Amino acid sequence: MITYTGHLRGDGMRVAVVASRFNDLITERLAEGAHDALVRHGVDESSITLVWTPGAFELPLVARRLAESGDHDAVVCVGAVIRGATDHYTHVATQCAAGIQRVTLDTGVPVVFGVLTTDTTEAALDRAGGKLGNKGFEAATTAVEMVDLLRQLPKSAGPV
Ligand code: INI
Repeated sequence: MITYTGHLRGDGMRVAVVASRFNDLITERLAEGAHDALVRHGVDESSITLVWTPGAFELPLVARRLAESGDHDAVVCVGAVIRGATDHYTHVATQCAAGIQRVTLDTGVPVVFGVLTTDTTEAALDRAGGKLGNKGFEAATTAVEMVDLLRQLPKSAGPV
């Protein structure tokens, strides 16, 4: 049996973090968590790029631009979509998740979903450096593992 597993070795990796400003009390903490994880896993400070978007809905487009640039081995998206009085939340959260998945599959670059979707601000704060950890840190850790994993796997032969 041949087994592959990604390791948390980020030396030599170039990673972009895309953060949405909407609910910035939370997203600033997620972005900090992502940065912290990248540095802890060996990514050089000068190889980290941080880009801010207005909201989570805009994350996929910016992630695509960064993924297609060839300048980044992975893109980490962080945001906070918090349920309000209307169903706006559902549209933003659903399209953000679907868009990020599409970008990663279309480009082959790991684009990680570090977007909180919660009912309350409190639940988001719990996951942005509070009692339930930091989703930004987790997302950046996933990015490092995925880059390392993809580097080990045989290259795709592509369409015939
Ligand atoms: N954007 C968020 O990142 N989080 C939210 O909770 C949110 N809500 O609830 O409205 C939100 N809306 C803005 C959206 O992401 C776009 O920026 C906007 O619709 C313009 O395209």
